[in-house]
Amino acid sequence: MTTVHRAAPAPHRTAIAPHRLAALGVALVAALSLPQGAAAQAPAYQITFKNLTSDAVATGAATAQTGQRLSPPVFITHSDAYTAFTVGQAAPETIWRIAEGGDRSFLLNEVNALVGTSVRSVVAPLSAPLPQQNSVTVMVNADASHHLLSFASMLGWTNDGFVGVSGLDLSTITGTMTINLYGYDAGSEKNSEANGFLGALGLGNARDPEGGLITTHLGIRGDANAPAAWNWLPGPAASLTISAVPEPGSWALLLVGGLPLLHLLRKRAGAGTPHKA
Ligand SMILES: [Ca+2]
Repeated sequence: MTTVHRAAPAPHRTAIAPHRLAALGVALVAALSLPQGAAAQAPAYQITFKNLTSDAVATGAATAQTGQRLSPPVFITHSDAYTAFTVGQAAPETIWRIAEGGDRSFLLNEVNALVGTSVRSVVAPLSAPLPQQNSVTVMVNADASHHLLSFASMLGWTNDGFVGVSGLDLSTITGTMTINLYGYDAGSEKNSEANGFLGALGLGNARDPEGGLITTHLGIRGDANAPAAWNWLPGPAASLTISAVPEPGSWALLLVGGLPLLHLLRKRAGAGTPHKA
């Protein structure tokens, strides 16, 4: 009854010294990590963009009336031949159109025309603003020369506030990384927080040029028509959680790397068990 013998618990199978199990565990983790570390550039990345704003608990207001809605974003993977924006410089029209009115069409027109040269992926999810505490997940492609990520989305209830990254190097991400975004002021419109200039107040979205540079946003002051409950600082306004997606070949390598150790574990677990002829 060979099958009975194989199914029956063998007490001495558990007789592996704890320190040996720990050592094998470390070795196995090292082997499983190796393919990712060796693959400097993943072919794809999963990105979750989350709206972290709304402090409804502290203000007592409804969630929909606190924090910020975030305009439909644009994600771009590109080479170093493309720059979406530079902090400390004037915002290009592609960016201030987003920062002032959530209009991503200018940026989309620009980067879609560059696909195949300096741009690899353009992903533009959502057709309505991302509500407070909600998230959206996208997948972008990258390669050895197109390993930079740029992205932008308007802080919807500001004059010209936006969240974004410009030229983030994806090739340095081997597992999962979360980046907190505190917001930029595009420097293109004065922060009047007033009726007529904030579309969110329902009285128009006129321009009041500022002629400034992209800087860190100082948040909603709350001394005009925009309520202080729309402020998000001192916390981040949003986050990006980025995960490298290994290419299929990496999974094969991972299995090849892990199998000898699994075999060793089983062999040691079976040490002392009588062999059957
Ligand atoms: Ca401004």
